[in-house]
Amino acid sequence: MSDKVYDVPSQWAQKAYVDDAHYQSMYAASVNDPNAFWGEHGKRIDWFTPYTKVKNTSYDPGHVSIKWFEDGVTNVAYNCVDRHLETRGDQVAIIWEGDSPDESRKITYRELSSEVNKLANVLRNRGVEKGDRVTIYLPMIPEAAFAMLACARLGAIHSIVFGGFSPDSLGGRIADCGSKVVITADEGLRGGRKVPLKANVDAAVNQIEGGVDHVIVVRRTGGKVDMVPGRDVYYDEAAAMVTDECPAEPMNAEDPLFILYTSGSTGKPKGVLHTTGGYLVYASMTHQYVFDYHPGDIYWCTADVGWVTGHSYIVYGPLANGATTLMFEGIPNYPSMSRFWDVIDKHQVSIFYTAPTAIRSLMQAGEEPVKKTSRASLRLLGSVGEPINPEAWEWYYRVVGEERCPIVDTWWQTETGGILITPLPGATKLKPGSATRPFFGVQPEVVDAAGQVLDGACEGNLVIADSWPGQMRTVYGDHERFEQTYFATYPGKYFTGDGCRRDADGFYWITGRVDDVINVSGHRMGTAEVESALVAHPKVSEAAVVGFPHDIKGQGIYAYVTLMDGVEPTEELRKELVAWVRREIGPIASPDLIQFAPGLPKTRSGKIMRRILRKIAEDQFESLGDTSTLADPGVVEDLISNRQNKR
Ligand code: 6R9
Repeated sequence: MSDKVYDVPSQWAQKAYVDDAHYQSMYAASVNDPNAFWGEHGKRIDWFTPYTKVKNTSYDPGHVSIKWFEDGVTNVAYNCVDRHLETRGDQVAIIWEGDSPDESRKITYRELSSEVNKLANVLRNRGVEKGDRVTIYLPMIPEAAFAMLACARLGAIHSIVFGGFSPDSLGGRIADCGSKVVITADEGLRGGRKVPLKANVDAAVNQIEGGVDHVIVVRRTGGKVDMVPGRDVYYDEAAAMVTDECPAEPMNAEDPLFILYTSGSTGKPKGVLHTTGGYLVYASMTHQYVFDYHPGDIYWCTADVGWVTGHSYIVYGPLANGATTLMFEGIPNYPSMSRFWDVIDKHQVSIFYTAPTAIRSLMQAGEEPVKKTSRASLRLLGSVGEPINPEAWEWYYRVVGEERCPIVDTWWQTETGGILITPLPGATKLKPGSATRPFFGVQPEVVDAAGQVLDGACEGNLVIADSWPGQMRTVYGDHERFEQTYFATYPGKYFTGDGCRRDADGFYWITGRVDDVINVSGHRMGTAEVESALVAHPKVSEAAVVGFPHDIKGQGIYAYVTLMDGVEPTEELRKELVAWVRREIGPIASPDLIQFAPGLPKTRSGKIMRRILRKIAEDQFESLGDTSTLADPGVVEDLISNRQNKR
């Protein structure tokens, strides 16, 4: 923790949408009378039929129900595209920067409209209707945004699966939501390497009973792929057969917009469901205020659309605001460690939003690759995905932003739809490592293990006391799981799964997950998922997975593996298991360290004591706590002496 404080520069207080006094009064209004506050701010989007009701939400155990603007009718694609055509049709909506610095493209709002409508017509011709699910498995190319908006236009529910997930993970997600249509590309391109997206789709679909009806393939690399006659079609060929006019389906505010699968502490990933009106109001409002977005800004969020950050802050929030949003296909260190900063200069980016893991990895290359670029266009920096350590914060502030750009450290989750705790650059003093204060309408509380609400400066678990418009509405197909996961631990409150500290100024410091979720390079992984992949290997009898502190990734994946009787623990097998997990879940789930353990620490009832495994992986051998309740206390010695070293 750092005790440094950076005051709001006076030009920021004067020029930004809100200064501190304004924040205080708006915040008070938002929590004192949410109906009046959101009733007003809901008008920031266009409605075909205006709402007359604003908030109708209940966190009551057994009756959790969340509705915002429930009788309003609108369409997300209309708001992100059509409504801008009259005033900014020729303004650039999307700047696409390819994996290679030689490739980029600018798409105006008028072109965006034509592209979205064509894609919508291609889907419509294949029978896609309001309420149908469409799975999108695309690289970071403009078609990913066109596909999202095309679904929204038709009222179809998109489910994007990150390109780094394996065929198995993809197949599970297609089957869970019952998609009959998949949109993919021949291959993806990242850091000069090809990703076999279409081949992965084929493998995924093969394991689904009944398969899917249509696979639409965008040509990205031109690589050769198998096309199944009658099922598969190249997008350019299908698009050549349709017009670029397609009406926007009238959608109720509570009609679903998308499903996004995310990892939890138990079982398979959950399909987080977001709906139309409240989500768009919240994504667009946070985008405007948190980034102090003004017309003319060039805004770049480096996330992938496979994650929620890409949904809310590359596509929906910025486009609803008529912004120019940059979409980047590549990675931070290709072709050089200066790539981010080169792109900022090339496109004159003024607002830049990235993840701590990227900052830490670029920090390792020193200041030179940053300093040789100008970055004069930058005025605001943002961070998301995991707690940012003060060293990385200071480097981002001093070297990248040259002490001129405030940093907004934005805390939120797939489930929250948009940013909940964050500085507002004209209003909030900055403390490196703190996400600072709640956004309008957000009521954070810190509770102890018993659910007692703590006052003043304190540390405990983070809950949110009442609903905000961007909140998820349910787990797709499993409302019971939604209630159990988020509302059962502290009845009547939304439990975030994060721990936090609140300081004497009322600022929040997120300390990380308190459940069995680990955060690897800002990607959420359930330890249970990695464990079940490991035990699926024929040579593995048991596995326990925990996180450990990792200099670049934040957390790394540490797996304790017990082998079947008679199986030799070899280096080869270690590699084989890493490759196995990559194949089962995807490269993002690769274990960093595997320790072969003849026995795991278990209670007499057979429960694995993860607390102990976590401490060993963190090198905290002195603070293992009480081990006397273990069935075989002797295993701990063995685990400590065979602790795998960090790379
Ligand atoms: C947006 C996103 C959510 C989890 C969340 C928390 C961690 C995200 C953070 C942060 C500290 C921040 N997290 N932002 N922790 N400071 N600014 O990342 O969504 O992928 O669902 O992850 O990420 O632990 O609970 P998601």
